[in-house]
Amino acid sequence: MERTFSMIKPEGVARGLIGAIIGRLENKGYRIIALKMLRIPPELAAKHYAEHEGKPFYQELIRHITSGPVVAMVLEGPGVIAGLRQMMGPTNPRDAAPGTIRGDYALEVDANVIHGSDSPASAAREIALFFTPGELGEAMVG
Ligand code: D4T
Repeated sequence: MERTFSMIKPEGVARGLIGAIIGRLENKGYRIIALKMLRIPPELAAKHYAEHEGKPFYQELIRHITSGPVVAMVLEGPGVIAGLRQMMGPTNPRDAAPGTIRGDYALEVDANVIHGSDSPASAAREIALFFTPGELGEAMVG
């Protein structure tokens, strides 16, 4: 069974979209096996976005993702990595079709309300950055 990492970004939390976004993911059939709200420390933001270091939007990206609480989660389901990316829509919400999360809830690339891992390697890396094995649902008893 495949797993991916997803995050509702600070603007999504601030706008009260947690329920709407999580509802879509659950309605699709994906299982939430871990979930937490946190304010991302700068060191964790730098690790999460390491691939973007040096790009023109990097400083603003770090400032933004650390600007308020996010909701981080691990989703499980068949084909969930690509499936979530389809549900999110393209990185720039202006290119995102109605019916996608970014198409329905966002207008600008620097405030595109949701993150989702883009590959199995990214998913494994990002899950481990945000959650300990004990925090994943599989470790729960009963
Ligand atoms: P994330 O990583 O947030 O799921 O977004 P994507 O996987 O869809 O897109 P990305 O890694 O290319 O971009 C990471 C993050 O940076 C913001 N961004 C991106 C930005 O503010 N300005 C830009 O020009 C780009 C390309 C949006 C998402």
